[in-house]
Amino acid sequence: MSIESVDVIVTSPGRNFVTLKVTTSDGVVGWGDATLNGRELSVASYLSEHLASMLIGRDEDRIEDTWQYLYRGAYWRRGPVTMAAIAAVDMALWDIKAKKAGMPLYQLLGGASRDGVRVYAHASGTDFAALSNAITGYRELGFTAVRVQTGVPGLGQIYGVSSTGPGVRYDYEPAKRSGDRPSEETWDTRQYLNHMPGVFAKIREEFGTDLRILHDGHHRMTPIEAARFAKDVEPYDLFWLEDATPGEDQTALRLIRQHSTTPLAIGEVFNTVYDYQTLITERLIDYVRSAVTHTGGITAMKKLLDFAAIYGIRSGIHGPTDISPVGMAAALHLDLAIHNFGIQEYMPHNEQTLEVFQTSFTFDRGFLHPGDQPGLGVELDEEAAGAFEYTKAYLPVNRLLDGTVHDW
Ligand code: CS2
Ligand code: MG
Repeated sequence: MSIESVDVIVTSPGRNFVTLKVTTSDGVVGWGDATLNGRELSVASYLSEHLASMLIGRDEDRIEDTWQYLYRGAYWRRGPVTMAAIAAVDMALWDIKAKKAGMPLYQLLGGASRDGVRVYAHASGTDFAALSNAITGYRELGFTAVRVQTGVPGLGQIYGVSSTGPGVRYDYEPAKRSGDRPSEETWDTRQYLNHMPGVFAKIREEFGTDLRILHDGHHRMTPIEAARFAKDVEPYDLFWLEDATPGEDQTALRLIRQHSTTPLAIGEVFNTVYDYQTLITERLIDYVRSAVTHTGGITAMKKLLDFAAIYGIRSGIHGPTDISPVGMAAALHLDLAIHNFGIQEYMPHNEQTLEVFQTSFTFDRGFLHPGDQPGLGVELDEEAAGAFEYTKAYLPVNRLLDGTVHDW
């Protein structure tokens, strides 16, 4: 048997997704997520113009060899576009292999190491009342962990807080359909640093100590600002402080570690294990944040998480709405099987998305399970997908109050 056809499907049910469809000579179909928020067509083109022809005729069972063929065979290595394209091929081949074996993918990864996958929701609000309302709503749904993001007095629209207002299930979509250039937001770290510790204190006062609280710094602090923040929030026992500083400066986390025991998570913008090498070998992080979709797929992600396990570091796989249900399912199969599982991000997709992607993962009182369908357990309805035309969207650009471009 061999790969007979490779198709790239771009669809936009409320937000843009790129999906790869691989079909074998026996008619078995595998799906892969290739979505890179704000740069979707770059990956679609990399797949359709450069990789598709390389795959036709290859033995679909040779997943490791195909991964190496696409990674080393490109000569130009790493980067978000290349690794998202390779990830989509890899996911599709694992989907096919598990379908041919008649079992859910997690069984091929060593079987279940737990009964369910603890997930965290995104709770946010422009002020504390709205934030409290969102946390209450998620707790009523059974979530035991929430990521907390909130407005900062004096600042306008900022990362992680929906402009459509709070709600337990609202579609916070960071990429804006803003025509031919990104929208812009403003930021001031000093106001943020002065505001946030009091927010966590009020959350602990209102919701007690059991609730797992996560927070995303979203790349915006300098090393010393992040060290101050991590130290200031230590009394509130965060599950993790994410992206405290821009991740590419790996040694910056040495300074945070000197000042605080607040657990650190980083890596959603990384795309290979090499981005983590210092962070993992020096134990500068506690959780690996990559998405399967952005890090070369299941083959690469399993190796990365096994490497991290040696150093006592756990998974915290990225799972926003700009990871498609296919990418989410791939994460859940890994989450269920690996030993060093930490937590899984879960932003429920909107109804339109779920018209296009038929999923079989289930949510029950704060935990997800990938389901026991053969393969990844997600199928794409191509007719439904065709009804949602691609519309260019950009992630915002962030500026400091004086106009300096800053990390968004
Ligand atoms: C965020 C992401 O979920 C998170 O931790 O950092 O939602 C991120 O903003 C988006 O993936 C960007 O497309
Ligand atoms: Mg993040």
